[in-house]
Amino acid sequence: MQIGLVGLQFSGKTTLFNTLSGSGPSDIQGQKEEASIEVVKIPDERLNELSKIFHPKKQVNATIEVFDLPGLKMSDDNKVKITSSFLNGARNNDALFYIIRGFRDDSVAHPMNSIDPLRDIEFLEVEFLLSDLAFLESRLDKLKRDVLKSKDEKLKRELPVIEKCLAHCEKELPLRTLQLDENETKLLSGYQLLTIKQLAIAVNYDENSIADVDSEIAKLKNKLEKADAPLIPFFAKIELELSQMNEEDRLTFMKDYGIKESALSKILRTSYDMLGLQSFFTVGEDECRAWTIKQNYTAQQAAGVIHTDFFNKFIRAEAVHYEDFIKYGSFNKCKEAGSWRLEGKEYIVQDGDILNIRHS
Ligand SMILES: Nc1nc2c(ncn2[C@@H]2O[C@H](COP(=O)(O)OP(=O)(O)OP(=O)(O)O)[C@@H](O)[C@H]2O)c(=O)[nH]1
Ligand SMILES: [Mg+2]
Repeated sequence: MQIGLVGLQFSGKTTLFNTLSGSGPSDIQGQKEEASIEVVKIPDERLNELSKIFHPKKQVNATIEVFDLPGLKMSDDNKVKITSSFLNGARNNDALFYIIRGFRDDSVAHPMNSIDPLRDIEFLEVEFLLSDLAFLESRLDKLKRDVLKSKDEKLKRELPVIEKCLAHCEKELPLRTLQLDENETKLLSGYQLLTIKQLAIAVNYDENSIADVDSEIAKLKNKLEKADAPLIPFFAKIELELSQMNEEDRLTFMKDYGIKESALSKILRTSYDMLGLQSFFTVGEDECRAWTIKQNYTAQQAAGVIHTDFFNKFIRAEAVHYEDFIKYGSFNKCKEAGSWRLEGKEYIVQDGDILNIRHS
């Protein structure tokens, strides 16, 4: 599962990426032309708590892949133009993050020469919508011709789905706001439409705006209702500095700046939710680990994520929810309280379940 960071040039994508990947500031900030990808740990307070109880030899967090794309630049005629390599780079992801510049700094150019988050967001929304429109129009033309010539049932089923999508885009609405059933989604999955992807919008503000951020975000939210995407403020430059500090210094600095919660963990949790993912835990003296699964996975499918043998030889899953475990303090106490369960292979795993797989 991969999320892509997309935006205009110098909006703070690579700064955010370096913070997420823990690689620190790069030597050639703002100069990097090529895209890069990194496996990033998902912070999880619950896993930290479990490690405090079990003192395992190692803690393994769930991960997600983050793709950092070079931003759109001003071209020779002083305009920012969408490029096919940008669109293709964006298509490659399961979900998208718009990284939008909100910070003011005269030493960093803006490709459109002024700071205007709403304009930048709408620019990306419109360009992605136009790209989907162009694809849907040409696909519909081709389908209409092919359906006459061929007896292929799949083409016949596709036609109304493409028509439905096209009608939605023509109303200037992104496809992520269109209700599609499982079959329709499947028919469209090969096309990598851009506005069908889940989206979150992260706006990068400077330290002088911290006090105004909530009202700025509220204003943007009002104007962006039809985008149907969560809006998250963050502070790329400060957060990169914070990520280099030890825990104690970091907490002091966050207090000084008036930052309540690191936006980075929020960005990662949002990505996780957008992708329809959740975590279950395995615990022990060797390892406490968060595993990533889809939200409707059964106990047997979850077991298969740990090991294919566990899928094939699945007998039962011992399950306690994290909240219950913390409440009662041990598996034995959970048993006494009736919160310890023995679940069969069809059991739908819940986010935060602690599982122990019994297998033959
Ligand atoms: N003052 C200030 N500068 C920032 C902030 N975020 C990023 N910058 C600076 O802006 C420049 C561009 O940042 P990058 O993170 O490289 O931007 P980018 O979006 O990856 O740029 P491209 O990859 O070229 O599209 C760098 O010099 C950063 O140090 C911020 O919050 N405040
Ligand atoms: Mg960059």
